[in-house]
Amino acid sequence: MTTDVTRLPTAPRVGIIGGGFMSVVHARAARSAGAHLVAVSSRTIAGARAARAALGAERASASVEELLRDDSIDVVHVCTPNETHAGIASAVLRAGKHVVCEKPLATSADEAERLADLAADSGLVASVPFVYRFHPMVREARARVRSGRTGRIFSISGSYLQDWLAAATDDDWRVDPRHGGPSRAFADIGSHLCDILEFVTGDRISRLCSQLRTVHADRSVNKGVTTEDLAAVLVEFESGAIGTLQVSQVALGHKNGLTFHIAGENETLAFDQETPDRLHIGSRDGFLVAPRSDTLAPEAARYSVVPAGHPQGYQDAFNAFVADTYRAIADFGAALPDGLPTFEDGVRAAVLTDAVLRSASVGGWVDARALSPIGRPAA
Ligand code: SOE
Repeated sequence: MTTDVTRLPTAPRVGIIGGGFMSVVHARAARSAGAHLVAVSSRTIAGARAARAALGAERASASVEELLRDDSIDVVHVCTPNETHAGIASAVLRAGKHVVCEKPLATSADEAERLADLAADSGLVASVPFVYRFHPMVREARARVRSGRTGRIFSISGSYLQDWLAAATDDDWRVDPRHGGPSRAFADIGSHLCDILEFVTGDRISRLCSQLRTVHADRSVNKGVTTEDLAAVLVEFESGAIGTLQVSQVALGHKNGLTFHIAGENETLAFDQETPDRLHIGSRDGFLVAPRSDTLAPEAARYSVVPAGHPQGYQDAFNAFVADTYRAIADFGAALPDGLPTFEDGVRAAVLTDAVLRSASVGGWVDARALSPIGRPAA
């Protein structure tokens, strides 16, 4: 049974700010949901024109301000470097438009909290693309935990391994804390890992102990690098479950290796984002590799948009995230679609990033439930 979650009753009119790789992913997802791509803005008008052509938008905007003056635009996707997210997303909300803001929401937990407060006060839809929640088999794992099939959970662990920054000659704007923020690997991908662990289990990391490493002090552009290439984190959850997290952007051979391993009293659930149509279910008899099938829990089947045996992937998950965001806009005022990641989840990621940085700095365990007073600048 497949249900198409991408077509919506009303076609939202969309603006995109930013012209990089992620803006292409957002544009594909917006179009998949039936949106009209009205305008694209970038740092320069030449960049905006190139993005307009690449994304197939109706027009190029000379600036964020010019795009936001277009009253026909319902929702704006923010796809710019990290340090600009909070300012632009705030301007979008103040212009009375719904917003999809790339993660991280901001480069500090305090700024993320202010932005989430603004979104809450506005009443507008404000979502963050923690898109790995939208793989059907992730929803299946969550349904098994929620139904009690997994039983009491003993350990919750995972990893997120990439290799696109493995060589000293590899470089990116994220390496520079002025553009990416004080944390790089953890803020960029460790945030996805923690989000999926807390989402699937319904549990929360209560405290953590982290170590960070920067393996290349000098890269082709950035010298004296201070942002981390990898993180190793011990975690304890509010339920008492414990686990380990490994996050790295210098792990050769791994391209987008987000995995989780949740060991419960009745079964173990293991998932690898690079083979997202499978869920590994462990028992005394060994591991069963459960394929995406026609017998998934309803909350998982909702995201099966092609029959079993036709692999779904990252863009499908992204399409489902954007479709649920637009559904929240179309059903404005009703309850949000189950599992839609909002700015509150963006704050959670910022709080965890803040805790990871603090723990690495003090060399010990820190509270990870909320922004620590230590983490707040003096009032
Ligand atoms: C780079 O690490 C990146 O594009 C992240 O920024 C995304 O959030 C992740 O989904 C894929 O890798």
